[in-house]
Amino acid sequence: MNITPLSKQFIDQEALYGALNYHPIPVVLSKGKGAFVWDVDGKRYFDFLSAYSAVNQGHCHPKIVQALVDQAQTLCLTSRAFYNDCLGPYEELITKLFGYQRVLAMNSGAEAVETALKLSRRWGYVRKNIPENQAIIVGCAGNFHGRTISVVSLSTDPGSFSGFGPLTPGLVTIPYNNTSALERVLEEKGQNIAAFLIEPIQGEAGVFMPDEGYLKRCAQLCKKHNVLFVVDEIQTGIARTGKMLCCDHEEVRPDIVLLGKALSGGVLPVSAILADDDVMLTIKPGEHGSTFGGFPLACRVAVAALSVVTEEKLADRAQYLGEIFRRELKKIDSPMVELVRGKGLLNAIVIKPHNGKEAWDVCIRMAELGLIAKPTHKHIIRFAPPLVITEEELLQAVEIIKTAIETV
Ligand code: IF1
Repeated sequence: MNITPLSKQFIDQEALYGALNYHPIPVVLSKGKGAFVWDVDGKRYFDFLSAYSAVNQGHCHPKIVQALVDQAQTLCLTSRAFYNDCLGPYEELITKLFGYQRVLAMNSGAEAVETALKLSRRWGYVRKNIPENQAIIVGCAGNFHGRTISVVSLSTDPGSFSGFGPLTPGLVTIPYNNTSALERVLEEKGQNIAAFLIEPIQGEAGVFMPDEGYLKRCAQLCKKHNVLFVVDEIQTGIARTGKMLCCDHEEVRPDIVLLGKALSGGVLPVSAILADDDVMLTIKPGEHGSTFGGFPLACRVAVAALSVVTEEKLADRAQYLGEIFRRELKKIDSPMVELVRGKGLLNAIVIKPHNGKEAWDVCIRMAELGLIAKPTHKHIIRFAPPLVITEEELLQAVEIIKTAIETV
């Protein structure tokens, strides 16, 4: 791939002064609009990552940016030591939209997950009467919930947790998409299990979708054993999979829902924990919080970002365009395309290496042709364009993907 002197300058600068905790595709972006981004040399790309589904509403959505600018000129941060006139309206909107009694406002996705772990443990002690310090939280193998110590303590990927010990105790994993494994752990340890945490589709694992009915069955089993069913919709939520929440596909209502990423349209780190009184009110004043959580700027941006999703019917768009996208991808006749899967506009191709070329090489070739995406787990490419992409643009993008695979 041709790296221009201008982009090389930025790449070298990061290599010299930044922590080296990433291995990016060598494109240097400087502008975004809708489904497109531009690099420092003015070359345009289809964005098929959308910052891991944070930019569902498209880059620099005018309505969201307007809310950001207006509020930035008025009041940015108050801390929660005082009230502000943005938090309440946001709380009312988001709880009514998703049908929960309460919301707890945080910033990053990992913080939302951390908060859910704390809330679940607290609920376990005060409502379920689990003996002190004995609460267990169950997660799934292959999960990705973020990068903090406790969250990576639940990870089964050595790249995420090894060398970061001692890890947080009280966390166990069972195989994903396996209801008998859940049943077994609930039968054995149910008395001390506070929560079962799950991604409705495993994103990082490679857009790995459970069998139909799995989420529903999990919810039933949790209810039977008085265990909180906690669903991480940070990547799958906010219309990405063709419904407001991925759980909506199976009409499952979790006890705790976690949102992040597209909750701000990719403008600010904004995350949310949704739950009802019985769970949420187990945390009392002074027992949890954050300097920025629920800050005026974030609240105004989130209200705008959620309104855009509703007004532009982005869930329906994702559903409709996803069908077209998978149908077209499945037409690609290449030994490298082993499998196409996904829901709404969260999709992936499983790449079979061919003539020494693998998923990374396909991504480099796509970037050359004007479409950016990133491999996950060496042989899988995730495709998640902004949901505002038009049908015509989507079909152009499919042509690029097809050409890239054929000419890599
Ligand atoms: C990175 C992956 C995606 C998430 C779910 C919580 C979080 C994430 C389901 C934490 C974050 C990101 C983080 C990003 C890469 C990315 C990712 F490939 F690593 F797995 F999206 F698929 N729950 N996922 O997907 O949210 O704290 O980051 O706001 O570079 O680590 P966060």
